[in-house]
Amino acid sequence: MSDGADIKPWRAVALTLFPEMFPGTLGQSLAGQALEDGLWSMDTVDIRSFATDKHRTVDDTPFGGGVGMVMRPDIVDRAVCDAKAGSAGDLPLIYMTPRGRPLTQARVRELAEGPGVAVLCGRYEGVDQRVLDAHGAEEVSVGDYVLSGGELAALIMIDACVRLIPGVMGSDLSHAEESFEEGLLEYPLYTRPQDWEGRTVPDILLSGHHAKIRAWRHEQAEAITRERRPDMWEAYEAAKRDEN
Ligand code: 6GU
Repeated sequence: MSDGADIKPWRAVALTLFPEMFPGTLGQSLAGQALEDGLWSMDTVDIRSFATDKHRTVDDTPFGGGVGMVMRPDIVDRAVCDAKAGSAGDLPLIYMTPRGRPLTQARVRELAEGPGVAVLCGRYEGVDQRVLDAHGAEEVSVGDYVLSGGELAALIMIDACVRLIPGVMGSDLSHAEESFEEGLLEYPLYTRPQDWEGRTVPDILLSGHHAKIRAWRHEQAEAITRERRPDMWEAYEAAKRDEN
C-alpha cells in the first residue's frame, strides 16, 4: 500500500557554522513550496555548538604552516556523529570543497533517488582530512572557482536534487532533463512578442512543422555545445560513434 502518506520525504541535513544560511534561497519558489508541502525537509546541525572551550573555538592553525585556519577534526566529528545519531543516519555524507569531484547531473540524479544528503560545509581553509577519512565523506565541488564557504555550494547541490523529486517541478521537468541527458546544451527559447524591438523569432518555430522544429532545435543544441563546451561535444561524438 502506498497512498503517499507512508513515503518518507527526501532529507537534507547541513552541518555548518552558519545554520541561518539554510534553507536560504531554497525557501523560495518551487523548492520553497515543496518544502512547505513536506515533499522534502531541510535540517541543520550547528557545528559550533560542539565546541567545548569558553571561546567556542572550532578551528586551529594548519600543521606544516600556511595561511588560514583549519576546522578541528574532534569538533567536526561530534557534529557528524550527532547528525548520524539523529535524522542523518542513513544519508551519504558529502563534504563541499573546491578540491572535490565535480558534481554531475548523473550524481545529482542518484542522490535525488536516495533518502537524501548530509552535507558538511567547510569554512576557513577547510576541514582536517582525518575526520573526512574517518567518516568516508564524499568530496564534491560545484565548479572550478573558489567560494568563501561550503554553504552556497551545498545549496546549489541540494537545489539540483530537489528539483528532481517527483511533484516539485511542473511538467517542464521531463523536457529540461532530456536536454542535458542527451549530453547537449539546451537550444535557444523564444516567446511572445513575435517581434520585439525589431528582433524576430526564427521562422521555423512559427511553421507548425513539428518534425522540422525538432530537427532545428537539435542542430542549434549541437552548434552551441560544439562552440561552448568542446569537452561535452567530444563525449557526445564518442557516444554516437559507440552507438554505430
Ligand atoms: Cl563545494 N566549496 C567551496 N568553498 N568552493 C567551491 C566549491 C565548494 N565548489 C566550487 N568552489
